[in-house]
Amino acid sequence: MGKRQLITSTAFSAADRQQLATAILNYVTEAVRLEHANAHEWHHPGSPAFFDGHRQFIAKLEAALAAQGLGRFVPLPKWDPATTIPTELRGVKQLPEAVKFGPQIANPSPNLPMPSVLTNLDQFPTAAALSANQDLQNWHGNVHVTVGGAMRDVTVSPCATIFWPWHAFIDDIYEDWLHRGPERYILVMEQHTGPAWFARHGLTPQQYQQHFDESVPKGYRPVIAEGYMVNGQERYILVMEQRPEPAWFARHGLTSQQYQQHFDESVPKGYRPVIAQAYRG
Ligand SMILES: [Cu+2]
Repeated sequence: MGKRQLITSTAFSAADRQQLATAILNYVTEAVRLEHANAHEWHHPGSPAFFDGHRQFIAKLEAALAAQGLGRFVPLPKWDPATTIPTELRGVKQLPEAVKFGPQIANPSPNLPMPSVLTNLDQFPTAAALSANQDLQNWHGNVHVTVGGAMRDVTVSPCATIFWPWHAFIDDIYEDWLHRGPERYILVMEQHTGPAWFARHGLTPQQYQQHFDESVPKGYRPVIAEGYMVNGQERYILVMEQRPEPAWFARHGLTSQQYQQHFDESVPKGYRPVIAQAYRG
């Protein structure tokens, strides 16, 4: 779902989180605090600015991180409030207004999972309708209040390190909403004879793999393969035809590094790419 990694995932070590926390605390100035405190339209249920305002606010932090060579924290990782706030991310920037809330948030384990209404984003025709949803707004408010400390007060909440990964989580829901709705396809067919073939679309990663497992032993190979995202879920198009020669291989879900590695290993053996595509949600 979304485009952001969880800050609690194995992609980030405790040292990574500490580095991000330090960068966030350095970034938060009185001007940053005031921008949020004065942005009243960001905090009205039913206002699309609840999403766009916070998105732009996060984007400025992301630009600052990238400028410091911390591009691995861009897009900013998200924190799921069903999980405990990692130790490294509990600090509060002690700007004068924030001192009375203390140097740490109050409760690292709010235990507030995303409301189930947000698993069906198709039902919200506009960003305003999504922003107006009571379950979303109650959840958002509860996370701020339950985490407590500076998080509970809109005038200082960005002083809390976790504010940023928390709003990154909300932003990822918005990202999924932007990419909601039915997918569309392109298709070109031509009339001629040839080897046996079959075509599938809307495959889950498991179904996609299963077609390989069943068909490759029968001499089939992919001639069209494409990944895409539907409501935050991976889907695949696959067309295979029965053509045992020449040798081939196929991989999916590769990182940029793994993709390059396959070239480095295979090109010296005489392989060339015939299908290549990038995709994400
Ligand atoms: Cu908030």
